[in-house]
Amino acid sequence: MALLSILCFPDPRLHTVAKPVSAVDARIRTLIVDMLHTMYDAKGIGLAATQVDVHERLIVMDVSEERDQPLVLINPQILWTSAETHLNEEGCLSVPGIYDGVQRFDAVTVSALDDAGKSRIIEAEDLLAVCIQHEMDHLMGKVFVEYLSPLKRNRIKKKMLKAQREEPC
Ligand code: K1U
Ligand code: ZN
Repeated sequence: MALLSILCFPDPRLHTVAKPVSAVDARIRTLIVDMLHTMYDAKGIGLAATQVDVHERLIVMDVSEERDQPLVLINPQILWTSAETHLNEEGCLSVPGIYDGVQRFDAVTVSALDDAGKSRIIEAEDLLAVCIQHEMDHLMGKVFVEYLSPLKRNRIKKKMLKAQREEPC
């Protein structure tokens, strides 16, 4: 099991649009194990392959209290979104120490392959729905700070670059 390096904002590689996973093979299964290990180690509730510099449509999540319910989505597609949205406080392992509000759909239905390559439909609400939307944004090359005002985003960018000069990310 390997601990992977997580890219930090404003690394331009975070803006890469991920390609579909072509086969759920041994390479992808090893990547899933390593991403889950990295997510649990970093105390995150989700991680997109983009964040570990792999530009394929794969996300891992675990929003359970006990941290014992891993969820793997390969080639996820949003099928349905609720009419209702809410402002949710979000964080990001690629923007450590920054938390801010993002408007998200309250519920989403997503199709994806699981780690066995089987087709699944996931009906998500609350924190899982927010996390899925956050992670799917990563696969499109979007980081949550891009929803914030240019003023806030620039302040965060400067803060991150200063922190990375003192301690490389
Ligand atoms: O994608 C990531 O960087 C992981 C990110 C996922 C996420 C957190 C909060 C809302 C949406 C998506 C994190 O896990 S950040 C750290 C964290 O554990 C956390 C932060 C705020 C609320 C709950 C968890
Ligand atoms: Zn993130």
